[in-house]
Amino acid sequence: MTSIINRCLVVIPTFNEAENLPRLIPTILDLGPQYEVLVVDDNSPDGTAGLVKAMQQSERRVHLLERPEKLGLGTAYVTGFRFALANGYDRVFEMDADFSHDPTELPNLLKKTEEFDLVIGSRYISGVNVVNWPMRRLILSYAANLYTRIITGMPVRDATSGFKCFRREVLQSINLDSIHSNGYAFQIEMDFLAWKKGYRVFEIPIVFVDRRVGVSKMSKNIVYEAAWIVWRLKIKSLFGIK
Ligand SMILES: Nc1nc2c(ncn2[C@@H]2O[C@H](COP(=O)(O)OP(=O)(O)O)[C@@H](O)[C@H]2O)c(=O)[nH]1
Ligand SMILES: [Mg+2]
Repeated sequence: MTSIINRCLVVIPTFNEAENLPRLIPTILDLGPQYEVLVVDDNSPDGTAGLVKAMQQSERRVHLLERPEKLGLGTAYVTGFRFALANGYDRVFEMDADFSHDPTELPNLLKKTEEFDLVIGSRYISGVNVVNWPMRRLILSYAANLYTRIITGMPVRDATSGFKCFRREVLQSINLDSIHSNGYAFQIEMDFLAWKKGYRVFEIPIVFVDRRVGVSKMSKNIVYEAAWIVWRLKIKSLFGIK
């Protein structure tokens, strides 16, 4: 039996990830010829974009979009999604550059998109699978997910996860112009919109390991934004606002 190979784009937003990309990108490309990578870099001072350009010399499956300044993770993804839609990819992944998301899990996410429209790599399905996070951060993340689930009613255990795979149709159906959230709020918003549209959402367990190199861009504002988006989504959906 011949199986149809889907063209997959792994979108990786970056800000100062020069220490991680040279190991991450080859690992993804080695997963198979259907995998391509799009780095959306926000003018990283550490020369991340230059490294990607060097890789592009010998690899046609590496793509780069450069933005002039640090504009946030959500808009970086929206830019990447538009690229994916314009260039005919069937599956679109979100993934961090810092190895918190294990690239060898990508095929597992992909496989599940045969049955589901959005597959999320979840830290909170079978217990708590987070390695090396300070307890404070873990509690915050877990509580944020509980709060999101209670208020929105969305049956997703890890709505702030940034490791996921969309079928193209999901991204096509979402009005990307309406998305302005940036941090964890962005992840919640994308999951919520897909779920509300009736798409089949599924979570697979993953282990999330805190970054070993580079620095986190997590901030207080990102947490406030996420706390607020949950109410905004809930209220908008109650009034049927798209
Ligand atoms: N393009 C872009 N990427 C970003 C921005 N903020 C974070 N990232 C990237 O998003 C991913 C997750 O960010 P990270 O700092 O590891 O967040 P944490 O895992 O929540 O601590 C990494 O690949 C970052 O380089 C941004 O403003 N613009
Ligand atoms: Mg990280």
